[in-house]
Amino acid sequence: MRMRRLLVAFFTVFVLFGVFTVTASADGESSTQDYLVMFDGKAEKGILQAFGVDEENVKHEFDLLPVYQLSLTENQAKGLENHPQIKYVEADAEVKKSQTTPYGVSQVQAPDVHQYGYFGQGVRVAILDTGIDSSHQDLNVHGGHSVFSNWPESNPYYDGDGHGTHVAGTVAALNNSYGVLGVAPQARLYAVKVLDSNGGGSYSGIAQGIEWSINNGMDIINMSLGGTAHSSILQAYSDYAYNQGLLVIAAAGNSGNAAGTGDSVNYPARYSSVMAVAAVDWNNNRASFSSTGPAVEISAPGVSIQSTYPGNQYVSLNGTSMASPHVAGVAALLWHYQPGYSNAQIRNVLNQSAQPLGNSNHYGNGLVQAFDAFVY
Ligand SMILES: [Ca+2]
Repeated sequence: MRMRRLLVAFFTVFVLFGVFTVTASADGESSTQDYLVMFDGKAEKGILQAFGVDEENVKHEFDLLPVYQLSLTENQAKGLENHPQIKYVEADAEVKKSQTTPYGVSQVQAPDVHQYGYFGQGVRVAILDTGIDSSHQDLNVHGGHSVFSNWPESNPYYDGDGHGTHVAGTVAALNNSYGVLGVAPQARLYAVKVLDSNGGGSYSGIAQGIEWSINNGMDIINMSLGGTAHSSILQAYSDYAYNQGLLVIAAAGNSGNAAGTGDSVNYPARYSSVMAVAAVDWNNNRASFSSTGPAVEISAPGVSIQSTYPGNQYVSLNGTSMASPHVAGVAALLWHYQPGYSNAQIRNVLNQSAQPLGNSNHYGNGLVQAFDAFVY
């Protein structure tokens, strides 16, 4: 499965950046230091032994690439460096953990308003999804509700799928010294679990989640979910939330084709009370999977989006599910800046200040833009 492979790939990168430290110790007449040594082709321990590198000097043997972490003297390192079967010899260095700004967060101009002190403070965003892993170190979850009664699905902070945790991170991953940065890192996240660990749910569950959001004072509802069938009740609940002053945002759907033809926006995104969000890549080109049609309202990045994942992990995912929370985050930033605005005013400014991208059936009004919305 693609997701599993992504998980493994990211975990590998995390290990590379996370655990190495420089150690220098006096070892008789010559001091040693940790080096990372990569073979050109298959690893051959015999070459290491020829330079006097014993088993006790091997600190770590990597799996995926022919790389060793070795404790070497300077002379050993120089010798290995000149060997034709050795590709790289690098002194290991302590890596300070640092925070990544995912490209999508920059593409929607979030850092351009963060610098003025606007981080979406106090704006309440309900994530109607598979739950949010509230134990993730890069997320601060303020509350939640599950529409399920069976344990552990009844726990809104249990995300057995990972989808909701990823969506939440795009909205509000914390601004700290590690992991990723969200679009509105001080927005208040609420885990409203309407999808189970298989990513499955029902329209009645979504309606319950919308009802909970209205009753509990949410400002924004993000629904990175949808179905192909119309439901009068789901429409009535979406309309009701909008009429109660909530901004309702949903993924347009992943039912598009490469040609960009057809009318394939899913429900509830398709309802006029809901902002339907299409997905673009880092070049603002439409993602081939992104649903199309007249209901598309606005666009945001949804290809290779890096965000939080259960178990203190970070993964990269594709989908209009990843685009929708960019819009929710920008809405939170704008609402913090303009607290007197109604939901209809926020929606209007987001649409009017979006960067036009062309065909409205593909992009709606275009790419959501935080800074341009502030100065609109
Ligand atoms: Ca962070």
